[in-house]
Amino acid sequence: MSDFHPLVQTLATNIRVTFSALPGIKPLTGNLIESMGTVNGVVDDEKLLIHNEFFKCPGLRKIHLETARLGNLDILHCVFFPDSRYDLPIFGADIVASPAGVGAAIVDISPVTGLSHSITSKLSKIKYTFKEVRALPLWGDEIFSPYCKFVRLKNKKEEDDFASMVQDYLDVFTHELMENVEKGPYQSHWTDIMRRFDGQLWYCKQQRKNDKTRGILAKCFDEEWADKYLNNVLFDDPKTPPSHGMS
Ligand code: BLA
Repeated sequence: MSDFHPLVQTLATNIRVTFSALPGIKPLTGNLIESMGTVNGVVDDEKLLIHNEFFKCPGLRKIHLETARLGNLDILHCVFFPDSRYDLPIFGADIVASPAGVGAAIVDISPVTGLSHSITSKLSKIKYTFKEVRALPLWGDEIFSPYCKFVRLKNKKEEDDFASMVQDYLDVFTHELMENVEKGPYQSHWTDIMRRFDGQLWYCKQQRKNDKTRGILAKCFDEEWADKYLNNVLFDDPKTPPSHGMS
């Protein structure tokens, strides 16, 4: 199989370098997750491959990086889901590239209850311009932050800029993560933890409404598999946070 689109490769490498450096990072285990490490299909000459990596670390319940080739699309999907005991948002990125170019490139630090001042002040200083800004679908409008970037990339310069911007967002996110992890998991009142937990349920529920993701998965596999994959692998609901030791 030929290599993934260069932007998918660059971002996958950068994201791996970033999460590898997180303190206490370890593989996320579980039957489903292990069985979903690599999904290989043999539909017309190796054009169906999904490669998944799952980790967790203090502060994050699930770090998911997926690189996939589905037909003529190269896809990168990445989400860092927080442990609701910490006051942290969600990092997410999605790239959809075809031989014609990168048709969709999305990155965001999405709130589960709101974004801290330290995050918004840093994100508001990150400035890149892209020629074609795309409109978010309604389900997305309801979960993404005002700093969400959704664009089509027109040339190599825009691809490089997008890769730099994803790194900037990741740096903002990991900085916030480190600060919260240093303070420890028991900083919040139980009701705040539950509000953040609900915020994450809402994020996952909205993301599962993405019919473009469902459509391409259903085309390559089938409807039932697509639903299972969206509900259990990409955007599974978080487990109720442990109440032990909380005020
Ligand atoms: C769009 N996602 C898409 C599209 C496809 C996929 C084919 C349409 C591209 C286009 O309109 O040009 C496909 N994305 C996938 C598949 C996977 C995937 C198959 O991740 C995984 C197997 N989606 C996410 C995350 C975000 C996200 C984490 O998974 C954002 C943080 C956003 N993808 C997202 C949005 C769109 C999209 C907002 C546009 C949807 C629309 O225009 O209706």
